[in-house]
Amino acid sequence: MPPCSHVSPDEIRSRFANAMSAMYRQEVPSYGTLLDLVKEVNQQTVDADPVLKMRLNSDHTYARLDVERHGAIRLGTPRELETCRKVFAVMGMFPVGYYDLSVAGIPVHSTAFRPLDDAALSRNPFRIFTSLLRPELIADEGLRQTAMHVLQKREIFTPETKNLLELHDRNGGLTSAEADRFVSKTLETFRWHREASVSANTYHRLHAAHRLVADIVCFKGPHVNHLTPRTLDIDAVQELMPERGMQAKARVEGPPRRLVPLLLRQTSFAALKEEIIFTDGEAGTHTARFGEIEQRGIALTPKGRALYDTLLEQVRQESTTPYEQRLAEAFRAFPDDEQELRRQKLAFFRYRLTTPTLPAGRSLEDLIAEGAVIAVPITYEDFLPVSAAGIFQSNLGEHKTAATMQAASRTAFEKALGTPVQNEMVLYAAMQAASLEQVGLTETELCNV
Ligand code: OOG
Ligand code: NI
Repeated sequence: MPPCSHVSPDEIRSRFANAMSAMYRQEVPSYGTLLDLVKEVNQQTVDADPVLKMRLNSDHTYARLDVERHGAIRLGTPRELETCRKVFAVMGMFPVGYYDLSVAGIPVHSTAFRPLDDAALSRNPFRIFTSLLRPELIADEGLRQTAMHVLQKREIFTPETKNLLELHDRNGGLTSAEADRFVSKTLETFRWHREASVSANTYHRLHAAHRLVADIVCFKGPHVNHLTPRTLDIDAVQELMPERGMQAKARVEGPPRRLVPLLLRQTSFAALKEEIIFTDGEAGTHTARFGEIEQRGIALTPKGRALYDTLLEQVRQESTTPYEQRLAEAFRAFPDDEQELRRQKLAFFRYRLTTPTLPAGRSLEDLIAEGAVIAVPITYEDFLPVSAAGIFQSNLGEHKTAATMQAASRTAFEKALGTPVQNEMVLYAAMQAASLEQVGLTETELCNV
């Protein structure tokens, strides 16, 4: 089959993201309310700030904003994770980053499947935060065996998804009709089912060990547990959420509000209590699925990230000063000015030439001062482990397992996945370097600043 009849992975991802959003809107109506609110606030934000609007247009953010979402799923076994990796690869999504959540008492470790390059990200930056259960963190041996047994028996992908994966590998792609079928059949994996796959007794035992364990083990598949739109003003949305009937989480995770937004800020609304039926016919409820919003800011270099982590750690130390105040005070130590962030190499930038040719004999700083080169912040496309733990916990309660949390197990995760995860810092550094090269400069020029 000639490859020209195939649709691009970007196109398949866009169709999948749209389909998942439509499904979640039906399943969780308040997600629809949240989408409307975010759209309104985004519109007001750009209307009030023409400079922001110009910038969002120039780096294609504005166009992608309306469709930009991330979702989250929780898998039970290495086999499920490996198949997910293959399924997401068809959509141009690849595992980036390793997140160890066990430090926060959550028995999973995670990665994010996402598009990698600029073109794919501007087409549709859909990402899925994907967690894998660490059964070794279920303390009770008998219960662990039960969980493993239940998980081994289930098959989360439809036969059509598997056939189409094979077809994709054989032909090197999918036609438009095959892609549509792949999207609709793969969506089934992430659908909510009110029929649990265990008895009431098993559910309650697993739930007592950890609510997350029950959520992962007791259902036919890894239902999408939230889908998150991106806002340009998270504080405004957070404030308006109660008015629209959503119970917002008490605090926004991540850095404080800034002139130059850093990394990622997130908040969520409380999970729904949904009715379920156990295999023995008993009725019950399950609380897992919720809504979340995010505001994305500039990607930090390893140096900037180390400073962020240090400051956040300070803020997390208990004190009588209110959290918001501690956060704002601690982050005074972080420059809040694009020039400074760039000069101190705390953040990543994309460089662009505004003249047809590079004026000779000038330093990068001169070129920027003269306006011949502009430096635009690179957006952070990933997640933050401390924030993720906060999001997990806000929907699980503060419950921690009695099991002593073991050290991170990146090697085991990558073995399950079947490939190493990519290092996000390498990706941002490569974007910055490529932009410099296009301008006709090299990384050395940056270092000479
Ligand atoms: C994932 C929580 C993490 C985020 O945005 O940091 C996350 C989950 O609850 O499964 O989605
Ligand atoms: Ni999330």
